[in-house]
Amino acid sequence: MCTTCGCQGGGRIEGDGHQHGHGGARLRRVSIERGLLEKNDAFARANREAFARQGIFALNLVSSPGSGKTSLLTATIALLKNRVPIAVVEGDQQTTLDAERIRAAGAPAIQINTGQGCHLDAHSVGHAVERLAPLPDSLLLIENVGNLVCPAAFDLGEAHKVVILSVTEGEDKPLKYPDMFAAADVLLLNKVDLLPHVTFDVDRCLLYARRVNPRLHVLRTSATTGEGLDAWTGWILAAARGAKRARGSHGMPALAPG
Ligand SMILES: Nc1nc2c(ncn2[C@@H]2O[C@H](COP(=O)(O)OP(=O)(O)O)[C@@H](O)[C@H]2O)c(=O)[nH]1
Ligand SMILES: [Mg+2]
Repeated sequence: MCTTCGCQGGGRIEGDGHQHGHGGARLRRVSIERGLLEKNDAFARANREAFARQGIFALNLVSSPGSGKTSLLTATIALLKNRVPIAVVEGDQQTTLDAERIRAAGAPAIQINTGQGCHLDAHSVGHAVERLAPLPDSLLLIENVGNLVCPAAFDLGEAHKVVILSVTEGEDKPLKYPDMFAAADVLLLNKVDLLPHVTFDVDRCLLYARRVNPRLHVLRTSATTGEGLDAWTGWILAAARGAKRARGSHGMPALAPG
């Protein structure tokens, strides 16, 4: 059970037509969840204000376990670290393995272990960022816990959620986990180098994804071969500049030419 969002249990059974998880217990769970989300939203607002004050552009990477978040992050750091300061918050239930991979790639990282929790929340991310102390005008990359459900509901104060789906997971995931694809602004369709070896209908996947979220910006990537990573890093830099312009200042001062 997730002890941080109470997402366990209940549901609608096919052919049954009504929601299970009855009466008082369900109502109590709904009100606990609402309280948690309201609290989280307040911390997320504070994070967003702090990021804006410091010119930090934050992205929240969400996906199921193993779709390639850490691999994409290490590849992104390799491509951008000489152009913009980067700091990383790593979320996992256990271990500091991913933070170690990020530090080896050349960016400061801090790991949050959520224990039984199935997502990062804005309060712990705020504390982690205080400890990380990213430079002004930097890029903050947050790798959420591998889970296509709960992280959709928890705003961390990021500028954008980026959902990663790998071609080994099946093209039906946008329909099965619509909240996540609706909450994201960008979809990285990762592991495209494996397309010749798996049964995965890219067009159908994108049709499903756009049915859930017509605004979704889609990039096809391979962290292994590097395909699509220039487009991905180009999107990051353009979006960071756009966010800065929207805040009323121009350009990314810390950005070296490249
Ligand atoms: N073939 C292929 N493998 C990948 C790619 N990206 C990640 N992987 C592999 O997928 C596995 C999980 O990757 P990881 O980055 O740890 O995923 P995370 O759990 O989402 O952070 C590792 O064995 C990676 O080497 C890719 O684009 N292509
Ligand atoms: Mg990872």
